[in-house]
Amino acid sequence: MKFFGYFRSSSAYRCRIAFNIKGIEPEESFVHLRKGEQRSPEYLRRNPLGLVPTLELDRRTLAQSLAIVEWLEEMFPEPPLLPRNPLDRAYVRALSLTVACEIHPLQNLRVLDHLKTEFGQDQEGLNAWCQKWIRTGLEAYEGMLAQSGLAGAFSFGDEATLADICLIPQVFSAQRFKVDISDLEAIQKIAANAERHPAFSAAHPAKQPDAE
Ligand SMILES: N[C@@H](CCC(=O)N[C@@H](CS)C(=O)NCC(=O)O)C(=O)O
Repeated sequence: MKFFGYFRSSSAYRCRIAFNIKGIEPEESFVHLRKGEQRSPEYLRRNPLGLVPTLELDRRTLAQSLAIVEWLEEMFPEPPLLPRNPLDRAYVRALSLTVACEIHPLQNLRVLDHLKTEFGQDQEGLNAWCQKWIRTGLEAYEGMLAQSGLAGAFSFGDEATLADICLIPQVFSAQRFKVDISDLEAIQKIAANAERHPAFSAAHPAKQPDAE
Protein backbone atom coordinates (compact mmCIF):
# COMPACT_ATOMS: atom_id res chain seq x y z
CA MET A 1 0.00 0.00 0.00
CA LYS A 2 1.56 3.29 -1.09
CA PHE A 3 0.17 6.65 0.00
CA PHE A 4 0.79 9.84 -1.99
CA GLY A 5 0.35 13.00 0.05
CA TYR A 6 1.75 16.38 0.98
CA PHE A 7 2.39 17.56 4.53
CA ARG A 8 0.08 20.61 4.34
CA SER A 9 -2.74 18.96 2.40
CA SER A 10 -5.76 18.69 4.65
CA SER A 11 -7.17 15.82 2.58
CA ALA A 12 -3.94 13.85 3.06
CA TYR A 13 -3.98 14.85 6.76
CA ARG A 14 -7.44 13.22 7.07
CA CYS A 15 -6.08 9.94 5.71
CA ARG A 16 -2.98 10.09 7.93
CA ILE A 17 -5.20 10.35 11.02
CA ALA A 18 -7.29 7.39 9.83
CA PHE A 19 -4.17 5.27 9.12
CA ASN A 20 -2.88 6.08 12.60
CA ILE A 21 -6.17 5.21 14.31
CA LYS A 22 -6.23 1.89 12.45
CA GLY A 23 -2.56 1.25 13.18
CA ILE A 24 -1.60 0.94 9.52
CA GLU A 25 1.66 2.29 8.12
CA PRO A 26 1.56 2.63 4.34
CA GLU A 27 4.69 3.37 2.35
CA GLU A 28 4.67 7.14 1.74
CA SER A 29 5.49 9.22 -1.29
CA PHE A 30 5.42 13.01 -1.28
CA VAL A 31 3.91 15.17 -4.00
CA HIS A 32 5.10 18.77 -3.75
CA LEU A 33 1.94 20.77 -4.46
CA ARG A 34 3.68 24.18 -4.48
CA LYS A 35 6.04 22.89 -7.18
CA GLY A 36 3.07 21.60 -9.18
CA GLU A 37 4.10 17.93 -9.00
CA GLN A 38 0.39 16.98 -8.82
CA ARG A 39 0.10 18.05 -12.47
CA SER A 40 3.04 16.02 -13.76
CA PRO A 41 2.11 13.41 -16.41
CA GLU A 42 3.41 10.69 -14.11
CA TYR A 43 1.18 11.72 -11.21
CA LEU A 44 -1.84 12.34 -13.47
CA ARG A 45 -1.58 8.74 -14.66
CA ARG A 46 -2.01 7.73 -11.00
CA ASN A 47 -4.69 10.26 -10.19
CA PRO A 48 -6.38 12.06 -13.11
CA LEU A 49 -7.81 14.60 -10.64
CA GLY A 50 -4.33 16.04 -10.14
CA LEU A 51 -4.96 16.22 -6.41
CA VAL A 52 -3.58 14.47 -3.36
CA PRO A 53 -4.15 12.07 -1.71
CA THR A 54 -3.87 8.90 -3.75
CA LEU A 55 -3.69 5.42 -2.33
CA GLU A 56 -2.02 2.85 -4.55
CA LEU A 57 -2.99 -0.75 -3.84
CA ASP A 58 -1.72 -3.90 -5.56
CA ARG A 59 -3.72 -3.54 -8.77
CA ARG A 60 -5.96 -0.58 -8.08
CA THR A 61 -5.60 3.07 -7.21
CA LEU A 62 -7.95 5.07 -5.03
CA ALA A 63 -8.51 8.84 -5.07
CA GLN A 64 -10.63 11.00 -2.74
CA SER A 65 -9.76 11.06 0.95
CA LEU A 66 -13.23 10.09 2.17
CA ALA A 67 -13.32 7.09 -0.16
CA ILE A 68 -9.88 6.07 1.12
CA VAL A 69 -10.96 6.43 4.77
CA GLU A 70 -14.21 4.53 4.19
CA TRP A 71 -12.30 1.76 2.39
CA LEU A 72 -9.96 1.55 5.40
CA GLU A 73 -12.98 1.42 7.69
CA GLU A 74 -14.44 -1.50 5.76
CA MET A 75 -11.16 -3.40 5.52
CA PHE A 76 -10.05 -2.73 9.09
CA PRO A 77 -13.23 -2.20 11.15
CA GLU A 78 -11.52 -1.76 14.53
CA PRO A 79 -11.49 0.74 16.07
CA PRO A 80 -14.56 2.05 14.25
CA LEU A 81 -14.63 5.48 12.64
CA LEU A 82 -18.41 5.44 12.18
CA PRO A 83 -21.13 4.65 14.74
CA ARG A 84 -23.22 1.49 14.34
CA ASN A 85 -26.68 3.01 14.13
CA PRO A 86 -27.59 4.06 10.53
CA LEU A 87 -28.95 7.43 11.60
CA ASP A 88 -25.86 8.19 13.66
CA ARG A 89 -23.65 7.11 10.74
CA ALA A 90 -25.55 9.46 8.43
CA TYR A 91 -25.12 12.28 10.94
CA VAL A 92 -21.36 11.70 11.24
CA ARG A 93 -21.14 11.65 7.43
CA ALA A 94 -23.13 14.90 7.27
CA LEU A 95 -20.59 16.57 9.59
CA SER A 96 -17.72 15.14 7.53
CA LEU A 97 -19.22 16.30 4.23
CA THR A 98 -19.83 19.76 5.68
CA VAL A 99 -16.05 20.11 5.86
CA ALA A 100 -15.14 18.11 2.76
CA CYS A 101 -17.77 19.56 0.37
CA GLU A 102 -18.80 22.94 1.76
CA ILE A 103 -15.52 24.35 3.09
CA HIS A 104 -12.43 22.64 1.79
CA PRO A 105 -12.91 22.89 -2.02
CA LEU A 106 -13.24 26.69 -1.80
CA GLN A 107 -9.79 27.10 -0.26
CA ASN A 108 -7.95 24.61 -2.43
CA LEU A 109 -4.63 25.67 -3.95
CA ARG A 110 -5.86 25.57 -7.56
CA VAL A 111 -8.93 27.66 -6.69
CA LEU A 112 -6.77 30.26 -4.94
CA ASP A 113 -4.28 30.29 -7.83
CA HIS A 114 -7.16 30.88 -10.23
CA LEU A 115 -8.54 33.74 -8.14
CA LYS A 116 -5.05 35.24 -8.20
CA THR A 117 -4.18 34.85 -11.88
CA GLU A 118 -7.62 35.21 -13.51
CA PHE A 119 -9.39 37.51 -11.06
CA GLY A 120 -6.48 39.68 -9.93
CA GLN A 121 -6.66 38.94 -6.22
CA ASP A 122 -3.61 39.61 -4.03
CA GLN A 123 -2.73 37.67 -0.88
CA GLU A 124 -5.02 39.90 1.18
CA GLY A 125 -7.93 39.14 -1.14
CA LEU A 126 -7.21 35.41 -0.99
CA ASN A 127 -7.06 35.48 2.81
CA ALA A 128 -10.38 37.34 2.98
CA TRP A 129 -11.94 34.73 0.66
CA CYS A 130 -10.65 31.82 2.76
CA GLN A 131 -11.66 33.50 6.00
CA LYS A 132 -15.20 34.03 4.73
CA TRP A 133 -15.78 30.42 3.67
CA ILE A 134 -13.91 28.70 6.49
CA ARG A 135 -15.69 30.79 9.10
CA THR A 136 -19.12 30.25 7.46
CA GLY A 137 -18.59 26.50 7.29
CA LEU A 138 -17.19 26.04 10.78
CA GLU A 139 -19.98 28.17 12.27
CA ALA A 140 -22.43 25.78 10.60
CA TYR A 141 -20.50 22.77 11.96
CA GLU A 142 -20.68 24.28 15.47
CA GLY A 143 -24.41 24.85 14.91
CA MET A 144 -24.91 21.22 13.89
CA LEU A 145 -23.16 20.04 17.08
CA ALA A 146 -25.37 22.33 19.19
CA GLN A 147 -28.52 21.23 17.35
CA SER A 148 -27.89 17.50 17.81
CA GLY A 149 -26.51 17.67 21.35
CA LEU A 150 -24.48 14.54 20.51
CA ALA A 151 -20.93 15.85 20.92
CA GLY A 152 -18.78 14.67 23.79
CA ALA A 153 -15.01 14.78 23.85
CA PHE A 154 -15.28 14.54 20.04
CA SER A 155 -17.92 15.52 17.47
CA PHE A 156 -20.01 12.42 18.12
CA GLY A 157 -19.61 11.07 21.63
CA ASP A 158 -16.25 10.54 23.27
CA GLU A 159 -14.41 8.64 20.53
CA ALA A 160 -12.97 10.16 17.39
CA THR A 161 -14.96 9.51 14.21
CA LEU A 162 -14.77 10.38 10.53
CA ALA A 163 -16.19 13.80 11.44
CA ASP A 164 -13.17 14.67 13.60
CA ILE A 165 -10.86 13.29 10.92
CA CYS A 166 -12.29 15.98 8.64
CA LEU A 167 -12.68 18.70 11.27
CA ILE A 168 -9.16 18.79 12.73
CA PRO A 169 -7.31 19.37 9.43
CA GLN A 170 -9.84 22.12 8.70
CA VAL A 171 -9.10 23.74 12.06
CA PHE A 172 -5.40 23.62 11.09
CA SER A 173 -6.25 25.45 7.84
CA ALA A 174 -8.30 27.99 9.80
CA GLN A 175 -5.19 28.75 11.85
CA ARG A 176 -3.09 29.00 8.67
CA PHE A 177 -5.48 31.53 7.15
CA LYS A 178 -5.84 33.36 10.49
CA VAL A 179 -9.56 32.75 10.84
CA ASP A 180 -10.79 33.68 14.30
CA ILE A 181 -12.79 30.70 15.56
CA SER A 182 -12.01 31.21 19.25
CA ASP A 183 -15.74 31.69 19.97
CA LEU A 184 -16.69 28.28 18.49
CA GLU A 185 -16.51 26.54 21.84
CA ALA A 186 -17.44 22.99 20.91
CA ILE A 187 -14.88 22.97 18.08
CA GLN A 188 -12.23 24.44 20.40
CA LYS A 189 -12.88 21.66 22.92
CA ILE A 190 -12.66 18.94 20.28
CA ALA A 191 -9.46 20.45 18.87
CA ALA A 192 -7.89 20.45 22.35
CA ASN A 193 -8.84 16.79 22.81
CA ALA A 194 -7.44 15.90 19.39
CA GLU A 195 -4.13 17.54 20.29
CA ARG A 196 -3.78 15.02 23.11
CA HIS A 197 -4.78 12.07 20.91
CA PRO A 198 -1.69 10.24 19.57
CA ALA A 199 -3.24 9.39 16.17
CA PHE A 200 -4.11 13.03 15.56
CA SER A 201 -0.89 14.51 16.88
CA ALA A 202 1.33 12.15 14.84
CA ALA A 203 -0.60 13.14 11.69
CA HIS A 204 0.04 16.88 12.18
CA PRO A 205 1.62 18.52 9.10
CA ALA A 206 4.61 19.78 11.11
CA LYS A 207 5.54 16.19 11.99
CA GLN A 208 5.65 14.85 8.42
CA PRO A 209 8.95 13.97 6.71
CA ASP A 210 8.27 16.47 3.88
CA ALA A 211 7.35 19.35 6.24
CA GLU A 212 9.05 22.65 5.46
N1 LIG B 1 -12.05 15.93 -2.44
C1 LIG B 1 -10.65 15.62 -2.53
C2 LIG B 1 -9.88 16.90 -2.43
C3 LIG B 1 -8.41 16.70 -2.72
C4 LIG B 1 -7.69 18.01 -2.75
O1 LIG B 1 -8.29 19.05 -3.01
N2 LIG B 1 -6.37 17.99 -2.48
C5 LIG B 1 -5.62 19.21 -2.46
C6 LIG B 1 -4.76 19.30 -1.21
S1 LIG B 1 -5.76 19.31 0.25
C7 LIG B 1 -4.70 19.26 -3.66
O2 LIG B 1 -4.14 18.27 -4.06
N3 LIG B 1 -4.54 20.46 -4.25
C8 LIG B 1 -3.66 20.64 -5.36
C9 LIG B 1 -4.08 21.78 -6.23
O3 LIG B 1 -5.04 22.48 -5.91
O4 LIG B 1 -3.43 21.95 -7.27
C10 LIG B 1 -10.25 14.65 -1.40
O5 LIG B 1 -10.92 14.64 -0.39
O6 LIG B 1 -9.30 13.87 -1.58
